[in-house]
Parts: sequence; structure tokens; C-alpha cells
Amino acid sequence: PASSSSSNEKAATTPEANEKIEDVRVSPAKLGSVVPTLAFPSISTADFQFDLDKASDIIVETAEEFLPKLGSARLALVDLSHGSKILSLVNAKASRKNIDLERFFTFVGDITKLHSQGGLHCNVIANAANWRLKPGGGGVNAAIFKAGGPDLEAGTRARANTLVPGKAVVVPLPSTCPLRNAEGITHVIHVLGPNMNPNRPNCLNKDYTKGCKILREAYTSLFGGFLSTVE
Ligand code: AR6
Repeated sequence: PASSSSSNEKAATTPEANEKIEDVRVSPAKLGSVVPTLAFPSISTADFQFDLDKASDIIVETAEEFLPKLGSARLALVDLSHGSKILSLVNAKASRKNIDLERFFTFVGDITKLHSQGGLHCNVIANAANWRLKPGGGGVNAAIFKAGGPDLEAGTRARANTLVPGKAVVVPLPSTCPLRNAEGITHVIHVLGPNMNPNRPNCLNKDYTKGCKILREAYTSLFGGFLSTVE
């Protein structure tokens, strides 16, 4: 592990010098095993039909705002395919800003299998939930509830029965939960984003003034919830 490999160097160098050595030597993959990391899907941009360009602005801006509060913790936007448009937009916009790209990055994979299949260790994952906090319904919600099993359902119920758009709820996972055993995930944060799909509840009928406000609140609530698990 990273900590033991640096113990000899610590004795021989000043703390400042030692920190520098660790910065260069420890690979991001190794850091992944110790650094608190939130993996999150793009909220509202698939089933809820939110505009991708507007969503990518909000993701990058809220991440930029939270990174200084998060210490060394990392934020990873995840999607299923290398062709993901939201990942490309966010990558392009983040690279134009003064953002630490080691702590804010995109990753391709199934959010329920990031450690076992993708080699990325995230201790917290976010879910793009529905207002009833119910399993199923497709998308990332169905995948996360399936992977979390009854423990995730019970843990969710213990915290909340419903969610309003723009809000998030943090659910700690017990040691029996498969997401915790197999993937090292200690918390799932359910987030309800704004809905632009006329076939789903609370449709905003393309009102992007409201929609953008709610999506911004959703990410603020999500990153704030992650911050509470780090502190
Ligand atoms: N791993 C990573 N990303 C995923 C996965 C996965 N397993 N599955 C989907 N995505 P969506 P929404 C990406 O539709 O738009 C649900 O039925 C996907 O490519 O899951 O907020 C709920 O019950 C997209 O980028 O969420 C709600 O009713 C992102 O996750 C409603 O859909 C979000 O897509 C929420 O709709």
C-alpha cells in the first residue's frame, strides 16, 4: 500500500519534502484505494430528457465550486459508453477551466461495478432516483437498486420515503450489502433531478429557468451529501 512504501522516505526527509515525493510517486490508481471518491451519473439527462449542454455546464460549475471544500476527495462522472455525449461535453468544458483533473474526471463503466470491472475504487455512488425512491424503472436507478438488494431498500426506507426535485438523501450501507462487499461502497446518495419528460411525474414542460435551478440544487445537495461522508 501507498502508506507503507513511503515510511522509509519519511524518516530521511522533511515532512514537506516527503509530501512532494508522495505527490509525484503515488499513481492515481493507487490513490483510488484510499482517497474518498464519489462516482455519479449525469442526473436527469437520459430518461428525464434534460438538455445535455445545459447539464454539462451545471456539472462543471458545481464541481468547480465544491472541489476546494473536499480536500483530497475526488468526483467522477460516470456513464456506460465511450460514446457518451455528456462525458465528452464535461471533459471539454472542465479542461478549459482551472480545475484539478486528478480530482474531477470522467469514467466509463457500470456504476455498480466500478471496482470489480473498472479498477476504480469509489466509496460513494450517486443514484438518479425517482420521487418515490422505488427500485426498478430502468436506467441507473434499476441497476443500483438491483445491485444493492434488500439492504439498500431497507436503508433507503429508514431515511426517506419520497424526495423532492433538487434534493438528495445519503444512505449508509450495512456490511451485509453486496455493493459494500464486492465494490467497497459505503454510501449511496439518491438524487432527484428535474424532469423534462412529459411521461414522468412533475414535468417542467421545457421550463429551463426552473430546470437549471433545480439541477444546480440537485448537484449542490449531492456534493454536500458526499462532503458530509468525508468529514
Ligand atoms: N452505470 C453508469 N451510468 C448509467 C447506468 C449504469 N449502470 N445506467 C444508466 N446510466 P437515467 P434520469 C447513465 O435515465 O435521466 C429512472 O427510471 C445514463 O446513460 O438513469 O435522471 C428513475 O427511476 C445517463 O447518463 O436517469 C427515474 O424515474 C445517466 O445514467 C428516471 O429514470 C442518467 O440516466 C431518472 O431519469
